[in-house]
Amino acid sequence: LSTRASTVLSAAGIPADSELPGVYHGEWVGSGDILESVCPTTGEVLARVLSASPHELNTALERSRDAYTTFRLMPAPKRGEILRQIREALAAKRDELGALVSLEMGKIKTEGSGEVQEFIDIADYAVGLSRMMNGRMVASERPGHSILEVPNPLGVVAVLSAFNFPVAVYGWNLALSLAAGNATLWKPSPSTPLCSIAVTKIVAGVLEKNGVPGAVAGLVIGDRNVGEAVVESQDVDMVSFTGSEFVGRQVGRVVQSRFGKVLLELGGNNAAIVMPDADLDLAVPAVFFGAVGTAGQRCTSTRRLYLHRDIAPAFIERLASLYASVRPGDPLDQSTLLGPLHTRAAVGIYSDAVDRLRKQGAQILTGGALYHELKEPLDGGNFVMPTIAIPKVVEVKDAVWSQETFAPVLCIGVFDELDQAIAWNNGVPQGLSSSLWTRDLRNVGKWIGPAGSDAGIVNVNVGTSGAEIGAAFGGNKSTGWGRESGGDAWKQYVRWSACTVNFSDDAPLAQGVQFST
Ligand code: UN1
Repeated sequence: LSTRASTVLSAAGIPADSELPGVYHGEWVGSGDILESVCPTTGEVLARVLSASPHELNTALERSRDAYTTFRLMPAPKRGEILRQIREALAAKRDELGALVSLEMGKIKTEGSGEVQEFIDIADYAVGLSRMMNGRMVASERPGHSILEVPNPLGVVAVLSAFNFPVAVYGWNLALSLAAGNATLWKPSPSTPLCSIAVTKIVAGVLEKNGVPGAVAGLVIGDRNVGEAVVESQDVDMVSFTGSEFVGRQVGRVVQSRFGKVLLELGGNNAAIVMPDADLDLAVPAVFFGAVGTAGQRCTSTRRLYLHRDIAPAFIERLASLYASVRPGDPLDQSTLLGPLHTRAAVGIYSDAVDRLRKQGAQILTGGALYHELKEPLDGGNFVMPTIAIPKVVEVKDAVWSQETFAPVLCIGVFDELDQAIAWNNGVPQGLSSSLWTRDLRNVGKWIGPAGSDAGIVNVNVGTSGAEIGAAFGGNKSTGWGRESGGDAWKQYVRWSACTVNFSDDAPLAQGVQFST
């Protein structure tokens, strides 16, 4: 193991063992297939992880259910106190965990730490929430009757998370699920097992210290088989899935067919629209971050840019000069802005997307190739050039516009009227994030209203990516309609009981129905 890797791993509490157990359900076990964690920057194998065997998976599911039956009885504010301790434990390891995210996922270090910060923020939020998950009292039409709507703990929540946010997305789910009194079982991406082990160790330490069963926050690392078994299990009340539209469609079908609850956070194909009155000093760097940040691997990354004809040449010139300044580098180095793609396969997807653009007749303004002659050890990494393309026409049904490519490829189109740009924004299957740049209030009103953007995230003078945790996060249409993190998202993690209580000496029927002899 390189010193670069071993320093990060040991600081994040990952032991230098040859094979790490990948299952936690109160105890650490693992005897299934071996998964390798591969560093996207260098190609080096960081560790080998023993995935969940079918038997271990069953045990984890059983223990999750058992843990739920006791945990649900703990008063919510007490659960909040546990979250507060988790928050403190994460904060103490923020930069070490951030570096691990950077090492294993490939995003730059400030974004790695930012992701841990997102977990800390949602834990804070859920501490407060633990005293505010209020039900309500509804007026009854019958004398001496009251109707209560009561949120009760739901059961076992499985979280299937993706490689691109190997810490934060679990954090959003765990924080709400734990505050709500559920047991959570995490099936992380098989390519970021070390992030999930490090986080689970921290969470488990807090649970154990408080005498709470570890299976309240269980972990099952594994490949597709493990994911399928979790999704199919009747012991899982809700499946929260983040990933591709293709897999999400299957997950949705399976969970629906057994009448479970499902929360989907699938593809994004996010557009930024720039009006002629926009402040380009703000808009250009924001589009640059949205498209090139995280090497284009956020579900909120900016993939489409619609420019008003009047500012298009100036905007493109300024954006291209920012692109020209980008150099690939080790994401652990402070000065790096562009890390690698997460996998070799993603490099192929990037190249296919660029080929498709060329075939369509698109002009490749910058990028469109892999980096050659990178110095050791970066020559083993999955680096690709951030790309700006101007397709021949804006035909949003065409694959170059309508499909999500999880890589730094930005397509530009030029428009004359805002309505046209909004139609393009809405014309794709996905509906996660969107961003309008303008200082004209009338444009804002249109954009956020009934005839505006149909995405779940509708920003103004703020880029498509980098949402805070306070609002509900998620998208519409083929993004899956799920909402995580803030807002009313917590309401999905409980089962609602409508309780009509009769305090009177009579027993009238509703709607005045008479049923007596
Ligand atoms: C994701 O890419 O799956 O809004 C989540 C953002 C981040 C979360 C992205 N806070 O870009």
